[in-house]
Amino acid sequence: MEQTLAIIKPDAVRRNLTGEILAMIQNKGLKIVGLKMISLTKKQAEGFYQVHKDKPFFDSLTDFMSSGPIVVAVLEGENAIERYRNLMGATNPENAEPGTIRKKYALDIEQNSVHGSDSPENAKIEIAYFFNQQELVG
Ligand code: 3AN
Repeated sequence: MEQTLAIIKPDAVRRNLTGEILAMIQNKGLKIVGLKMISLTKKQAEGFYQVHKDKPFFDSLTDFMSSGPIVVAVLEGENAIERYRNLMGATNPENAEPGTIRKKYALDIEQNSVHGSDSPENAKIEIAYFFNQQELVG
């Protein structure tokens, strides 16, 4: 069993896509064990995306991520990290496979509707960034 952090980003929450994206996740057999809607401050967005702090898109990305509510979820299942990344599709929606969330909903490479952890180490860090143990169900 593995856990991963999923985020439905402001572009998708704004377009009322939360339910449809959660349905795509659940239809893949991934179990939602934690879920909430929150708004990030610019500082919190910068903290979450620290690994990208030297990238040219860092300021714009953290502006975007703090521009409106997001939905954060913890997904659980066998191989959940890879299965959810496959469901998300490529970072750039132009390269995303048909049937993926980003192919269907992403607006561009920055406003690409969803985030998913990319490794077990990062999943642990990212889940702990948003959830305490009491907020995760068994
Ligand atoms: P992924 O979310 O597919 O793992 P990362 O970790 O490379 O992609 O990038 C994190 C986030 O930064 C992306 N989800 C996207 O919102 C944004 N991003 C990545 N590359 C670019 C870029 N070239 N220009 C603008 N934003 C980008």
